[in-house]
Amino acid sequence: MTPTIVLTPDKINFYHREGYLSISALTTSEEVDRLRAIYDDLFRRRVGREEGNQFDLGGTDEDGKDAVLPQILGPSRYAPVLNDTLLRVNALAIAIQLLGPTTKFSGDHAILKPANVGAETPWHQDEAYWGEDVDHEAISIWIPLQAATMINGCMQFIPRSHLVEVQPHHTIGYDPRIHGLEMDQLPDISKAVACPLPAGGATIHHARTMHYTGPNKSDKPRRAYILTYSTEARKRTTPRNHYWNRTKETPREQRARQAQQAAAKAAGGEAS
Ligand SMILES: O=C(O)CCC(=O)C(=O)O
Repeated sequence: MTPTIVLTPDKINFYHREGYLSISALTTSEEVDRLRAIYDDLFRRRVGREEGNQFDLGGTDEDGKDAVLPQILGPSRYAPVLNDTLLRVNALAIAIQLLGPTTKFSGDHAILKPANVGAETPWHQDEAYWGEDVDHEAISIWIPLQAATMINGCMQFIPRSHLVEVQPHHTIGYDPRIHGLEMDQLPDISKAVACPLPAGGATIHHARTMHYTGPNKSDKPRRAYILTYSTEARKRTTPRNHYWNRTKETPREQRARQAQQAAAKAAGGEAS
């Protein structure tokens, strides 16, 4: 498949200056319909739950409790067909235009805001979740699989906030059971720019751009599929201190540890 999108120089300059960008169509409406059905099926089957890859990003994630912000890390592991789409071809072409020819796909995730109850995703910078001892240029391409609005939780950005370092964060509500992070100090939200989009449009943001989505106040689910791209990581001479990630004790991590132990035991059994 060949890409069907080329960013204009104006768009590229806008991204580098403001730290985000909005485009109205990343793929065809037929492909969006196909992706939406796959997406809903992955959440319905709760894929990845046991190995810690499906969890509640905004809540305490107990078994049997409805998630307020269900997230799947690496949905393409569970539906490889997601790797073979025009969406992915166009997203890589855009990432290379913005970050350069060595840019690679670094992962995908999905964040669902259930109808009426989907919680806000608080103000944060993506890099706050990541490694402390590496530097890399990274972007997220955020694709709603239905229209995204202020009512159901479209993306909002603080322009030019990618130019500052990662700010102190903490787990949502300072609860160590919650995976999601929020900034200790709210940015100046009078400067926030909301980016409503049609289904299959996209926003693109730098890994340090401060961003937020509101709660879903509509009676339909809000589905976002997110692709990340990165240049090669370079070791930092002075590591940062993302102490907020070390305060976490989440059910997701517990499930991941248990699944790894079970896999190691099974592999040991096979070897003997
Ligand atoms: O979809 C959302 O609610 C938040 C998305 C987000 O924070 C991101 O893509 O980095």
